Amino acid sequence: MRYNWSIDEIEALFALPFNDLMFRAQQTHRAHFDANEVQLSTLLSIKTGGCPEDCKYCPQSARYNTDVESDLLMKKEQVIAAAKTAKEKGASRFCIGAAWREPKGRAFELVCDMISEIKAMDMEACATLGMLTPEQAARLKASGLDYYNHNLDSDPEYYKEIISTRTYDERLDTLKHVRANGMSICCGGIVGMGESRRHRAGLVTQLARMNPHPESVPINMLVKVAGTPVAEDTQFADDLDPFEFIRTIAVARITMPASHVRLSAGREAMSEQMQALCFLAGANSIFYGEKLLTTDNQDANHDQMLFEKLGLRPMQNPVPSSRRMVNA
Ligand code: SAM
Ligand code: DTB
Ligand code: SF4
Repeated sequence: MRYNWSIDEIEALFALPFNDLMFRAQQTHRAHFDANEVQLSTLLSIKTGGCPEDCKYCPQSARYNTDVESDLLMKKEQVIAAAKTAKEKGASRFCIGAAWREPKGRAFELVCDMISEIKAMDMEACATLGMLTPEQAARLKASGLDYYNHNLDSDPEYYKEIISTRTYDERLDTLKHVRANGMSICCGGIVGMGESRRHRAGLVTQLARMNPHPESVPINMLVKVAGTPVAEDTQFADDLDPFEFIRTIAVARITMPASHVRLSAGREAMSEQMQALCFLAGANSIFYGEKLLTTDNQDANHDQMLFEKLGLRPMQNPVPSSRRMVNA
């Protein structure tokens, strides 16, 4: 496995003729995975809106006037009922998200309880709760958490255009605590925020230089939500060419061969043909279920029909690459 990618090398991958890029991505994908299996994660927002952070893409920031209503922390029973439904529909992982800068006090303890119950249902558990201290990471691990999602969102340079209330280094620190406590990392970013190809290559470089690579790499296509700066300011107005999104998936696949690359937010607006190209480019994970956190996702029936057309199968409880045998 390579961890010493340079940004120039990664930008050169982006610039390959499309067919060559797709061929390399398929070769890499097939060397590490069954190319017809896709991992299914279902998301639930357990604490929505009212977030103090200023992430310019986020409908849940209290700083922007969006249609998202703030909610208190959801009751455990509701969360477990949603996890049960997700499992019945075929999801192997349940991911709970909270619009927090960081978890605190009793709410954190309640979330740990939820995680233990999700684990008791024989599902993989993932959480995204903001920044963590080393102690909180240890507590999550002890509750049975398998994955922690914390995205870099963009490359370090463009990041400053998007978020001012939390530094890039603070994000890296949280990821360090997750790793040090033996959990798998889910870490990716958002494209389509007006960044350049160099910035996209910079984001993939940051991810591909992590050793070990994040086991799960969500590539989100920006969902432009009315009221957020990325939807309102002309600086962010340019929509990303769909081929550039597919290229980003392929470059992530080539540089992080054994990671699950997730075709994440933005899928609702993608045609079946575009999603098929993303799978061909090496995406082997999706968010599955009608909602992401606050915005709509493709509905499950639609996904099942697409899987049938493409001969894809849901992956059952994949073993994270960190726990796979070396050279296996
Ligand atoms: N508050 C926690 C945090 O920021 O770490 C957890 C929840 S936050 C909503 C999780 C991730 O969702 C963000 O890091 C971002 O990558 C993604 N996200 C949020 N809004 C999005 C949007 N409009 N389009 C695409 N991805 C988005
Ligand atoms: C990730 O990378 N994408 C998910 C998940 N991790 C938590 C969230 C997408 C959110 C899209 C906007 C919304 O629904 O609020
Ligand atoms: Fe808050 Fe997370 Fe949204 Fe940023 S991305 S505003 S931290 S919920």
